[in-house]
Amino acid sequence: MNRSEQLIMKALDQPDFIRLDLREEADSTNRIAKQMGQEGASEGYLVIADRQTAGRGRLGRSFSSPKGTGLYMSLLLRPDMPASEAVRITAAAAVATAEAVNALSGAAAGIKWVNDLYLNGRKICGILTESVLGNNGDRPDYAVLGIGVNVAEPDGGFDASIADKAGAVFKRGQMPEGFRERLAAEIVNRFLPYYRNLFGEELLKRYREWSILSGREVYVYRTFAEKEEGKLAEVLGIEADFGLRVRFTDGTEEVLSTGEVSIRQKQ
Ligand code: BT5
Repeated sequence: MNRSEQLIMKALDQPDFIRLDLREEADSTNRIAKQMGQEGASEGYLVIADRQTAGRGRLGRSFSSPKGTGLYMSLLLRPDMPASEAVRITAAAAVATAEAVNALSGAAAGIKWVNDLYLNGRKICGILTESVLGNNGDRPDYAVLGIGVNVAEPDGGFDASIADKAGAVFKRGQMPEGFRERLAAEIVNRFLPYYRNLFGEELLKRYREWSILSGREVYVYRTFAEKEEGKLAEVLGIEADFGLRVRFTDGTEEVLSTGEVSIRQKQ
């Protein structure tokens, strides 16, 4: 075991649950975890890479994953619930990651519905849950939870394409030694209790507490619409199924569900 592995394993509350696979480089840790799921690996397989060459976001978007400054991790899960409820895994990860980042760094990151963490108006984390259906009807065979955190600003700055929106927990060169290892363990430690009670009150309550959008004005974009024209709305809150309740300027209310829309905050 190398030093990073030792640090992570030592900091885990339930080391027996986790099978750690630490890599210097991965195309996408989600892709690797999915392959492991396909091959029958059990829940708790955790792959972490120092950099990704093809980090993935939602809907075919990419997640920039430079070397040495980010935490890129994927956890294989075998949840016993309909695939349509997978948003709960994303929600649990968002709460766990916000709590872990803030507890370890003293920052005040919050959740931007549904799968992003923001700090000082910039995106510092993205979460991608992918569920794969097998022969169990609408119950997934397995799911992969991927979390990417910009722990420090990369040396050359963020890619030009995301420079106006991406941020990090620490300024350039200010990441404490061993921070990413502690953060990985802390995220897992905080995620597992929520994961084991995905339909519980606690997760919803925490998700609402950490949400930064409530009361704010946003533009709503229909993800699959041809023409991207944002519609202005006020965010009223988070529903029990993690939908986002908004009120448009004409007074109509709607509960938006993930996958169908994206939200941009009004500046
Ligand atoms: C996400 O998608 O934000 C989910 C990202 C999940 C990444 C993790 S890393 C470990 C695991 N392995 C993977 O291959 N993926 C997961 P989405 O909400 O679709 O946002 C993608 C958008 O965020 C991009 O189109 C960019 O605008 C922006 N973006 C890309 N890289 C970023 C970064 N490092 N920091 C902030 N914003 C970024």
